[in-house]
Amino acid sequence: SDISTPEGGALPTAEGTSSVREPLVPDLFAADPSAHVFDGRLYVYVSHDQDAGLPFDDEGGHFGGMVDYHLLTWDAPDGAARDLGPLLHVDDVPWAAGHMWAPDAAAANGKYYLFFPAKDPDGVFRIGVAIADHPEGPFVAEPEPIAGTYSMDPTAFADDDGTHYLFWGGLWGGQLQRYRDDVADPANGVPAVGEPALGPRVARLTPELTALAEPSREVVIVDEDGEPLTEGDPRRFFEGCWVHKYDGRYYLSWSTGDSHLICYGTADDLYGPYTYRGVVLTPVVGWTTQHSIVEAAGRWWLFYHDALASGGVHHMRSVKVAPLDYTADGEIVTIEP
Ligand code: FUB
Repeated sequence: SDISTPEGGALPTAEGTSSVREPLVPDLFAADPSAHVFDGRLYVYVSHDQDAGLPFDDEGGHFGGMVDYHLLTWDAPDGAARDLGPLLHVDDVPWAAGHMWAPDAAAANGKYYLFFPAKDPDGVFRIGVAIADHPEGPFVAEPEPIAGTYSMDPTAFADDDGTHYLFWGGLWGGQLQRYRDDVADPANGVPAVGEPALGPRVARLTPELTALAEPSREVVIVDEDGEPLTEGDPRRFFEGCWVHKYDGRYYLSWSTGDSHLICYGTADDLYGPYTYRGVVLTPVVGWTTQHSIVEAAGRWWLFYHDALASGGVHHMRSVKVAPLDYTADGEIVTIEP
């Protein structure tokens, strides 16, 4: 493999991790890293932070300047991460008006798919897909968002048989609280404290990866007693889910938003319910916390972001990486940022 182990942008060795990790690309404010190995090379698809001078609010208005994505990769062992530049600008997406938030990517059918959320001209988040012949693009967006999707933070998971599933959803600015059973109602909000929390959505994709093959369903996350996590519980799902498989078991990990954790649960069925298992990442500098988990170069990695380099400006973030380990019981060892 040509995946590197960085010094200043390179992947850290487990032993050589410094107490303060450096941004993978110091001169790029980027966030929401989605890491994949395509054709033996590690790629990290990231959203692109820009300060548009927009006011801070609970709907993430200050993230409104995000209009494109970037792609990071490594060329040589021990080399630095390289920014391959902008991918897919909002102006190139016929249905989108702005808010190009957390993306993900997938490979199938000899092509590469970039899944992304964006707001339509009515300010409603939808999820789109763009297709390329190479992992680096150029990506061409489908003319319409994926029917049946809404909210944001898509993640595409390929199961062992090659079937792809799309997970998505995020609260507050991500608008998931507006929906019940795929239907929006302005009267809907987050459940009352103590009621079952809202989970992310999941649906199988068609083989072409451009449409849902079934209506979406809610992914239920339960506690150790099998009871759904409730609104008000600091472990409940907020946004930014990721799915990976380890030792034959599905791992769902997610950001808890206002309690600033990355948590995870496991399931034997991809659709869940997922049983809460623990904390992947303790709070970072900055309000949002986001991640992906990937096996590359012979070990597991956590890609995440924080706002340390900008002095804690929530919408000016940097992408980082840390080694991720499992116990013999398959528990993820909690990482300190
Ligand atoms: O980067 C914009 C939004 O902030 C993402 O979609 C969320 O996951 C949070 O990181």
